[in-house]
Amino acid sequence: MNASNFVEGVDFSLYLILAISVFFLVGITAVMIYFLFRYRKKNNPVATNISHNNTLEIVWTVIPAILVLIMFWYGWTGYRPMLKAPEDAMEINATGQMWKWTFEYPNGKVSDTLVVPIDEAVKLNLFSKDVLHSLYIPAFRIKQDVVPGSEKMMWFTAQKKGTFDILCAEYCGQLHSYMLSTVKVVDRAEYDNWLAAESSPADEHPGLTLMKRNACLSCHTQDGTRLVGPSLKGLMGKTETVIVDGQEKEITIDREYLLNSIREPNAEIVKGFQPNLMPKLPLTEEELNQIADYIETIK
Ligand code: HEC
Ligand SMILES: [Cu+2]
Repeated sequence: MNASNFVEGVDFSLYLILAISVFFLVGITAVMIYFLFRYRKKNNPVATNISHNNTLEIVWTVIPAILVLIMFWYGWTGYRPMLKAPEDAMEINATGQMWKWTFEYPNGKVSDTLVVPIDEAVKLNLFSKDVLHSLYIPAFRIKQDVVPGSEKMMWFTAQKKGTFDILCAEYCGQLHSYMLSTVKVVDRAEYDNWLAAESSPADEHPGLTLMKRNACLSCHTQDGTRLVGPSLKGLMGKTETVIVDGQEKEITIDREYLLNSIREPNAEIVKGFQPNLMPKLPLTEEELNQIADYIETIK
């Protein structure tokens, strides 16, 4: 069984185009080598002037034109079904942001990895919180750009149980190649159980849950290590140099600074770090405060 309903159509056109290309590669090379010997100077000392040959020209125009149309036809018939999801497809929101995928299910459950039931049509509504990304599931033969401010979708029916890779296929900055996830295909009962279970441990700080969901931890560590952004360890009360409108300024980190650096990431830039990298995320005041509460606990 193929991993998804699209494997057959996509693979067929790939192999068809590959076969035609190999045929011509070998054929043209063989004819070239043959001509090299057949018409070498010894055999043909005086150059012949050939103006044209109607029959040959028609043959080498019409045959390739037909071949190209055949390739187009199979490419199109493999691609067309991807454009429209079945009416009864189950919908999941997939959001890309630097550098993480997040999946949100109809019941509100949120996860980092995609879990779907086997043999059911699944439609992914695609969103980006910052720049261009591209959701790519090679095993399912589907890939779609995720464009901020634009409505995009992709759909599939998984036909084989197992875990398959999800990649980002659009260069989206420094940690683009780490923007990985997986899709796990399970049977309906297992899917229902998974969906009903809590997405995060009950004793997890709500601020930490929010930070995981908003991919804060792909740029910030909690243990002092520097990533794309400064570590969040021991921030409260720390003195730090920030750059405001090109001027360096010494500050002591307090609650207000924490909240502002999440609300307006580019207002004050920590010295030694790049501006315009941290996204301005749509968080409510309550969520902001939960995050700040949590950051205060990272000692
Ligand atoms: C794409 C990478 C990226 C993401 C995602 C990101 N940040 Fe940042 N963050 C940065 C960078 C780079 C800086 C330093 C430059 C600046 O001050 O804007 C920074 C600065 C900060 C600071 C100030 C730290 C200091 O030492 O003064 C805080 C607090 C912060 N981020 C919190 C968050 C939170 C909370 C989230 C999630 C809601 C988040 N960041 C998501 C890259 C990121
Ligand atoms: Cu990406």
